[in-house]
Amino acid sequence: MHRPTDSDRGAGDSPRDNGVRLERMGDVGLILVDHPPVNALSQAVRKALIAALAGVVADTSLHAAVIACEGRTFIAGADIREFDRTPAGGQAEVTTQDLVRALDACPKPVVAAIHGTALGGGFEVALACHSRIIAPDGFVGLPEVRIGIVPGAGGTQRLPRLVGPLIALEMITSGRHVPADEAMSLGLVDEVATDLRRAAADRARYLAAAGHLPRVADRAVPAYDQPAFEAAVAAVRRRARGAIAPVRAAEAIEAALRLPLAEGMAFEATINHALRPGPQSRALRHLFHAERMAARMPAGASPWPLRRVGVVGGGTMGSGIAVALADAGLEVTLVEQDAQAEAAAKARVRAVHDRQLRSGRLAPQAHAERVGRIVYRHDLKALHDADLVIEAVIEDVAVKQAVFRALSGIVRRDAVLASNTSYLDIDLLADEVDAPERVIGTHFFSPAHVMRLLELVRTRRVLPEALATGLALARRLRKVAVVAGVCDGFIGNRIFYRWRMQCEYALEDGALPAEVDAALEAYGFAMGPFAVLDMAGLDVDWMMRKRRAPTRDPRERYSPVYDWICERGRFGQKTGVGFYIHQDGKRLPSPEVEALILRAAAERGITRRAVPAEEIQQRVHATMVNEGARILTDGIAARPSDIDVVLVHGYGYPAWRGGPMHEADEIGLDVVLQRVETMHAENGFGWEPAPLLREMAAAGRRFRELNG
Ligand code: 3H9
Repeated sequence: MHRPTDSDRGAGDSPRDNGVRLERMGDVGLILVDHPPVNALSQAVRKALIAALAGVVADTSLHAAVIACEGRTFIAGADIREFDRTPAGGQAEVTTQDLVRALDACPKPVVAAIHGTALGGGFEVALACHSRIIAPDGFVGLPEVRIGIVPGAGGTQRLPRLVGPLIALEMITSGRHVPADEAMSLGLVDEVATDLRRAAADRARYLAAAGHLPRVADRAVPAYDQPAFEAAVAAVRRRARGAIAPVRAAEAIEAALRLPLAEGMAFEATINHALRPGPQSRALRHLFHAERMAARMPAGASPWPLRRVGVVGGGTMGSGIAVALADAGLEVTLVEQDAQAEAAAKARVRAVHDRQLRSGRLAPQAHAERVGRIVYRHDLKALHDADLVIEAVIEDVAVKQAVFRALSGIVRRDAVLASNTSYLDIDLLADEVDAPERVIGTHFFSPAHVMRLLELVRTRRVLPEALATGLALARRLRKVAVVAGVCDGFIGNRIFYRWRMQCEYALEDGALPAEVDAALEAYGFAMGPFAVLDMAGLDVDWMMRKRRAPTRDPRERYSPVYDWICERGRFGQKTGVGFYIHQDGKRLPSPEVEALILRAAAERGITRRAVPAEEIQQRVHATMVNEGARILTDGIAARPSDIDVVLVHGYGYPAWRGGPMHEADEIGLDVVLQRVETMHAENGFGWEPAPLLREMAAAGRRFRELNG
């Protein structure tokens, strides 16, 4: 990230004024935003920026200006904290639109000097400048859809004029952050420079001398492929799955193709104002804060340094974890039990890296670096100098215990030992080692190099520093971390198991797998649970079910369909059959599975009936909330919003709903409680309302009060 150098500093630093100050670099005014942590455009900053601009215009000794930022980043957007406070477009308000209009009207050239991330309103300010220069490690983007709104200060109107509507559509509807080199090749910026402020001042001077005021606003939309654009808009609508913002952003971009800038901006602002107070923006902003809260370090604890990481086991999970670690720049030693398994693990990892290269996502140089960061061994002694070891062998407690025992004698006492498990009791593994206080759980989701969630499991005796090291690892891997306590399934799988039971009940009650999946896909899930299970393979959960069988309470309703399917060797996609028949990439209904469902219903004396999609959706949601409430009482999750983060990033719960606990708050806990009571009446033992849900509903409270 760019750090200001001495040459960046102008003479006569003036005191900070509302987060903005005007300095001089000779005949160029340096407008500096200094509003930690991310230089967000608060009302005060917007006002001060307009005033600084007016100062440059009024000062005849200044011929041009540079807008730059102090601290870690360029302006990262509008100040999200003001969304619920300031009435959008209120009378006394100075808006970001006013700011970009002031830039449009500025008679002297203004150059944006971008370091860190120029996002949302920050990038819109840069787009209204006469030129943009970026540091080599900078990013630009319009991520507003990720918080449920569309850009509101001309982003949807200027970007199509600058780079054409197809690139604008992709950037705005995905909200992705575009790195400097790509921004340069797309034409989003004019130069990449290391000595950022000096380069920006030079350009500003050049434009002033040439009497040149190039404005994106004056450009016509470049020629583009109309059918390709229409197809891309149709794809945005298809993929939205209930999310409004990307669809409305596409409408605003379409408007840019037919309206003059001022009218297009007015149209865009109307959409922005309509979405900002809406439920989807509230939900997505809730998640934004929830993710940051979940990833906070334990008070007073600092992470230990991380450079060399060992992975034990190179199966699907282990190899995915190794890829994730190497891609984040860590040195990895992957250990398998013998030379043959070692070669197989290497082939698995190489296949992922080679796919990244072939798809063009990875340049040959970066590919070589990533491949070179992993060494393969078949002796645990190779891990003697690791800072962290992640065990990822099969889900069998005895096997894992043996690995931990062996590691205990090899790995440094101050290295963190982590187990990657979906369900097992990690305290039992900690019992096997010297210094059990450095043992944590790292529950990665498959594929580990793709899925964003990392559940970090807090063992009974763990040191805050060991947990902090896990959180630092998650950050390094750009994953969303949530800390969970030890229990069967932690936060995610414990809840998943419960709501899947409701889906299995729905089969016996009258639905078919495709109907349950369709109901949940209509709710906004990318895939329904039976399709997911078939994709992931039914055998892993079958092991868990068999493990739990002896302790299952016979009073609890249990559907045997899953077990019957597995007993027939149908493990999902990998065997061609599971809940579905998989043929030529398609999922087809299976008459054999339907027969098993009918048999299960008949054996239990259930008269099958049509189960409406809404009933399935409500049962699933209410189950998540009820189990979530139990998890809170048990201290497995620290706060309700952690549960939301887990369900959204690990299980495909629609982000625009904010997660089940947030949604329960929106619906009202009394309504959710009523649904749980209905489920209890229908299913009996094991489905009682959680005491916490009962108490909070009775007191008219909301889960968000517990987020803190
Ligand atoms: C917008 O611009 C609308 C426009 O079209 C104009 C309409 C008229 N506001 O993520 P971090 C806080 S919409 C207020 O941990 P990082 C954040 O909560 C906006 N606060 O750091 C945290 O506080 P805390 C479009 C913000 O280095 C602290 O800063 N822009 C904002 O990992 C550090 O954040 C976006 O959506 C904000 N805009 O990542 C950008 N942003 O410590 C959203 C952050 O108390 N922001 N904070 O929890 C990001 O993507 C990341 O924060 C960023 C830094 C990449 C900038």
